[in-house]
Amino acid sequence: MTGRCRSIAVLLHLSLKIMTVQTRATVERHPFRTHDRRLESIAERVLDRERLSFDDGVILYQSSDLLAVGWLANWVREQMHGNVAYFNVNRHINPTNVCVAACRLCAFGRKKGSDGSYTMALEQAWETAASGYTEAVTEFHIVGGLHPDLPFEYFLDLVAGLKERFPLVHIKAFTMVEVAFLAKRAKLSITETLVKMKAAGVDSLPGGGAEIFADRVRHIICDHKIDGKEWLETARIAHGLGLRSNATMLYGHIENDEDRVDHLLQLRALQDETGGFQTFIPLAFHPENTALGHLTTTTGMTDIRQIAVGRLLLDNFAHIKAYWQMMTPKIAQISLRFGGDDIDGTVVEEKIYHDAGATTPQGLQRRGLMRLITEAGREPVERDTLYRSVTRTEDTFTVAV
Ligand code: V47
Repeated sequence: MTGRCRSIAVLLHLSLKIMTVQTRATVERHPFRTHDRRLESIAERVLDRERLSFDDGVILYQSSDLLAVGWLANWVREQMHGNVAYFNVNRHINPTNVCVAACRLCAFGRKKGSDGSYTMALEQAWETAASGYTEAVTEFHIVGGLHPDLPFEYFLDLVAGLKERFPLVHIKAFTMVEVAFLAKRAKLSITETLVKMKAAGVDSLPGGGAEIFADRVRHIICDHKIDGKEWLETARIAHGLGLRSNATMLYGHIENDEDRVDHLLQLRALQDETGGFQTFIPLAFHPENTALGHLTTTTGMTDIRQIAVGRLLLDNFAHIKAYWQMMTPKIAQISLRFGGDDIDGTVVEEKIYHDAGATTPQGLQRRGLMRLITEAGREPVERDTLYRSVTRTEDTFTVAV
């Protein structure tokens, strides 16, 4: 083929590709359009439900056409969930903020005995749980610091006591980091630790502590935590024992786009293996009162892009959560058009983000969450932790199984 013929062939191929993308897209209300040529082949593969590569991920992060990236993520989201957007009625409980890790990213953890440190007695933790119960929570979300002295039994008793008092409530407790720490303290394997937690009443695990898996970044933001491999291995073991979990990614600090893509693809690879992740939650770094306080906060555009890229790369995750407490209710609403299908729950009392400068409310009521979703043009569905829909009567709830 001469050089001229080759150029014509390439041009023809490209126009055909664009036509295919546009033809497929015309079934949608708004056709796919982009001024970023690099998104065209990505669009074609997204619409064919093909897996995206590492390089695609970097392009999605770097593209100047965020609306086109969002269009694609929204397309996938609507294929998976139609017009539904999920929320839940939950309560956060942070039994202690005492922590040996001293992560630079964190404003919540305190050294033992220092100003502002606290550890709840078990009765106090159970009372705290009850104090958000007026709307009949379906989930307790429990995470805390890595306390140097609290015995493993404290955590088992905490969970068992909650189950005894609130048998209908799903207990989503302890990040992979806490599990690994407690295992070491109790001189047990990860498997033994999780088996005991499950027997005490832990039903699933939250997604925290994943941060960014790349060692270079982890050494700076959370040097004393388990590394990325250990986080993934702990999740693998939990999934193997039938405990589902979430997965997070902390962005907006010192990581780069390649670190973010690497993080997402490691989650995707583990999900291929176990299928145990329920939802992905990108978490924006809040710098106030942390050792990285000189960094700026993320902007709305960056936050929305995380949701969209998460939806596009994590093709084997059912849900992408736009956590309203972290994103603000307004950005969470917009995220429901950029790939997100969940805004999390009532929360009631939040410490980790508020210690780091979050200005969002401590909690929202059920009707407030429904209003956010409805006004984003989506249909609110109350879910339990396992994404089963919840039907309420005046003073109780039932979960469709
Ligand atoms: O692991 C800590 C992050 C996580 C800061 O699974 C910070 O449903 C920003 O994991 N700025 C805890 N982020 C929260 C978490 C979570 C939240 C909501 C729902 C679920 C779920 C999980 O918060 C930590 C860490 O990654 N974090 N400090 C900070 N200054």
